[in-house]
Amino acid sequence: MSRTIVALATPPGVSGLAVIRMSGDESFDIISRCFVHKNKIDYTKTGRIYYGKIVDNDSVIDSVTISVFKSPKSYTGEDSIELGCHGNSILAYSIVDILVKNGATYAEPGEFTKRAFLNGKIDLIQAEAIADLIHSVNVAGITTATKQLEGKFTDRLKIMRQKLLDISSLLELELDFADEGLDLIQKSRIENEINEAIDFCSGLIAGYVSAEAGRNGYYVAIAGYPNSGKSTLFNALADKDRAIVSDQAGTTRDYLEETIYIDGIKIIVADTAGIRDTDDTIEIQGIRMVESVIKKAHLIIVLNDITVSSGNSDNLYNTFKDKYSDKEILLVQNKADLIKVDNIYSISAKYGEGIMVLRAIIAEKAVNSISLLNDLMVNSRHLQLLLTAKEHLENAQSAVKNDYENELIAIDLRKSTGILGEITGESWNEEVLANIFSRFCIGK
Ligand SMILES: Nc1nc2c(ncn2[C@@H]2O[C@H](COP(=O)(O)OP(=O)(O)OP(=O)(O)O)[C@@H](O)[C@H]2O)c(=O)[nH]1
Ligand SMILES: [Mg+2]
Repeated sequence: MSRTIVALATPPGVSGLAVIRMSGDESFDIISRCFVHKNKIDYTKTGRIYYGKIVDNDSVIDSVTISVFKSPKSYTGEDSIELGCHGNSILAYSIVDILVKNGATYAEPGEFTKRAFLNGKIDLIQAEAIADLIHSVNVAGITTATKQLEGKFTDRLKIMRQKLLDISSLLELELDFADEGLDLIQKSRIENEINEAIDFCSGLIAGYVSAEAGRNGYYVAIAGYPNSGKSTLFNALADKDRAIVSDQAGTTRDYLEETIYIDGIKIIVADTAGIRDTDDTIEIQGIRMVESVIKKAHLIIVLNDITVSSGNSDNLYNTFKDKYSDKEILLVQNKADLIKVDNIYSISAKYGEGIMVLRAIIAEKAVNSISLLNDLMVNSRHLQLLLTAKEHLENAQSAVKNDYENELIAIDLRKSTGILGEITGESWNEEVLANIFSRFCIGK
């Protein structure tokens, strides 16, 4: 018998209602010890709602509703109760405590969803979708997480995996009839299926960056030489005087971040220290930090002071291009109020000229980046598995090309299907589960 767990499922604070969730074999016994209802409650029927009072030592604590979910027809698959009380967190927590006093224990983060997984209500991909659905910062992330939760990706993966299993079975069967020289499967079919599976993995791998942007926001770093106007541009984009602006080179030391929303997309803009050779130890630290900010960025804006020369930052731009080939890099000319240039990427950060256009360009790049999302919010766990699966598939692909033994091809195919199975949780271990569910909030 598992312990019966309880937690507040809504955020603490003032709200219209708060929802408390309880799940486990003793849920119905525990609630009947402290919930008073005018009639008898039918705990054999799932999805019924009852209005009554929570009492503790004969004193009434709150008027509440309880929803009864009889196993297996519940979120966790266990007997469960969802209790709606007034939205004062002191009150809600005191009801949680009363339920604990009557036999429940406090739930750990993600424990309800973990039980849903262990009871076969959802697979690992769907459990992760629930976390992403709650935490996504834009509509694309939410839409993708919803598809993932509905099992769209799981279905797609199953079909692809089954095809690979089929061809490896046929390859192995052929081995058994090797003496008869029986051809059970055409080489072209094997090649096609493997290519398709590789494309499947590549598409998802490419979606990782999109998913991260969907999860945390699209990150834009402003970089450049000192005095090019980075802090001025940062303030213009954030629409407030956040960073210090001065005509002294080396003004910005730490980096600053501001969150802005363009067309409903969460974008994080970072201002960084100007890059130059300097003896100032604090400034050197700031310049080192630029690197860490750039690494996080999806888009790097290299801001050039056109009054120095339009090609002044070309070196820096090219260095970034070489070093960060996976990132978007945009060279923008600043101080165009002083020298006129015919370039759409020229602005006057100080006087706000071209800022609207720049915002639109940033938004477009953010939308493009997020649009790679399909039906899976790829996370680092998936990414590692996909990269390994793809490696095995590529080995199998070259084994076919080189007319290697069936056995060799099948070994790599089996390895890839095993790894792809780990994505949905067909095989798992406690460490993987602990990692996934520790990132959930309590009550989910
Ligand atoms: N005329 C003009 N001056 C600008 C423009 N943008 C910035 N400036 C001026 O250029 C100087 C440097 O601006 P900052 O924004 O502090 O430059 P920064 O790149 O952040 O400099 P560091 O933090 O030292 O690397 C200030 O005197 C700004 O007022 C612009 O578009 N036009
Ligand atoms: Mg600055």
